Amino acid sequence: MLGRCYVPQLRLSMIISSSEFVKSAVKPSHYPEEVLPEVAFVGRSNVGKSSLINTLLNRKRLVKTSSTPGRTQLINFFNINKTFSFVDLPGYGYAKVPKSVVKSWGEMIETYLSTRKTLKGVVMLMDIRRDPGKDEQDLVNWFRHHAIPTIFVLTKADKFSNQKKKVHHETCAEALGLSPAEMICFSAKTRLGRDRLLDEIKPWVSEQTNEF
Ligand SMILES: Nc1nc2c(ncn2[C@@H]2O[C@H](COP(=O)(O)OP(=O)(O)O)[C@@H](O)[C@H]2O)c(=O)[nH]1
Ligand SMILES: [Mg+2]
Repeated sequence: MLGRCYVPQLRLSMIISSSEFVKSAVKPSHYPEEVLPEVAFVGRSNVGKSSLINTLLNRKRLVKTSSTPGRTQLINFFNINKTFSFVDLPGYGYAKVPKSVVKSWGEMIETYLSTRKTLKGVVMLMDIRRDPGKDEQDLVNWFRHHAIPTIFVLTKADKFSNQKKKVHHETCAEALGLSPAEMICFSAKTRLGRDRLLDEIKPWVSEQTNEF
């Protein structure tokens, strides 16, 4: 068509221009106001959650990583690009903590997930080396029951050769009744899966802005 300029539609990855810690909370009265769209990250302690969030944000230590599992007992809120939030939920399933603490962690996570109006979806992390168990199945069922959109990620994929990675990817998916295509293999070390994960998060956080 004459006089009309054709601009190809390029699919751009989400650009992270800023990221900052906002606050920690244990209960709803401590949460930040429900204003920005929010993405929560959940997984067993030591699964690589802090490392994954830092990798997404191109930060080395915004979220503290720990060699002592089970230390993070708070819900941590981060502001990204001044337009959405990432929420680091406390890791569950650390064997050495007392039952009462396990219970309070469970309640803390469940209260957040079931009450937060600005929650757009959850990224659920599982270690690729570990077969998903009852805790994981319960969480998946719970997300389905509450109709919470979920992205599934298999962490520490660099620990395996490609062949082994493929086998474990399929085993993990099957154990949860998912197809392998629904699970992203991720590595904080090699950054495998980073762009795909950001692409999948993007529609959750960009609907109120057209910046991305
Ligand atoms: N090889 C490898 N190690 C990782 C990866 N992600 C995390 N780790 C290690 O796993 C341990 C726990 O990581 P962290 O991010 O603190 O896990 P969190 O407890 O789930 O927040 C640390 O020693 C990390 O260095 C990864 O992608 N590859
Ligand atoms: Mg952590």
